[in-house]
Amino acid sequence: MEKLIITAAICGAEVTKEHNPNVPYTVEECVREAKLAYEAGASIIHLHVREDDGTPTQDKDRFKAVMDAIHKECPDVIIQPSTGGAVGMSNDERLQPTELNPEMATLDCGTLNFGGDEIFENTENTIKYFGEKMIERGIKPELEVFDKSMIDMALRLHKKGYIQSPMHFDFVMGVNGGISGTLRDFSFLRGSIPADATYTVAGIGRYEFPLAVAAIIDGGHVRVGFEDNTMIAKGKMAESNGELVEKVVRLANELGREIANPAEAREILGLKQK
Ligand code: KMH
Ligand code: ZN
Repeated sequence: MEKLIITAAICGAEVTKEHNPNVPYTVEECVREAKLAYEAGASIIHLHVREDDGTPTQDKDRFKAVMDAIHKECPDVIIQPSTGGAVGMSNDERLQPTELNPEMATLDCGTLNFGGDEIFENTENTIKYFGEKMIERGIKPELEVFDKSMIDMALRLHKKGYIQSPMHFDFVMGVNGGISGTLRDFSFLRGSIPADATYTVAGIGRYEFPLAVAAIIDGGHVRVGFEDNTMIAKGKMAESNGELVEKVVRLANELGREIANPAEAREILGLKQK
């Protein structure tokens, strides 16, 4: 079986220090969390950035500052900026980090309710626009799907040339408004992607580790991190993103799956070696 790629979603846009005081906002805090995750076995850092007070931003200069600082400490790690940003941001605001030509970035494949009155909007034309920009800038998209219909959208836009093969999906499971985090729904998504596609699974909250185990067994890949879950076990806050990654490494070791380093992750995902 292919080695396991672990992605650490260290920061997110919605989670705050009130949820867990170790959620990073400043450049230094982002570097601390990325480094702990990388040292524990993460080869990809899925990155959102914040102002020092925690306000989410897609500012290109802020992304550059954080990405440069992370690469100084973790030279070979794959940094995957978010183009989802935070609910309510405009398309061009969200696309700013792609101007830095990262190796990867997220591409969200549909609109969904995002808790309370929030709607995370990604119209078909938005997805096409983001897909075109990523092809133009040589960026491999991680296709964020929060429901089965979003896989269908990605496949349709792939046929029309807005997304290239081989596709790499992220099944985000357990968002209020998206697909649930049950094993039944995991199998549904997993069975709906092309044979040459790869996938990672991001279980939200209590779904994080059960779905990690499912992906480890199935030959998929795993995303963990404060963006998705701030607890290391029921009732126990995680001390760092590194601690969440360590738990995935332990589970993978028990189940006999080796962990990919960044060079091996690049090979699996078809990215250029650094
Ligand atoms: N913050 C969410 C509204 C992504 O990174 O592409 C969107 C999100 C997805 O986190
Ligand atoms: Zn994200």
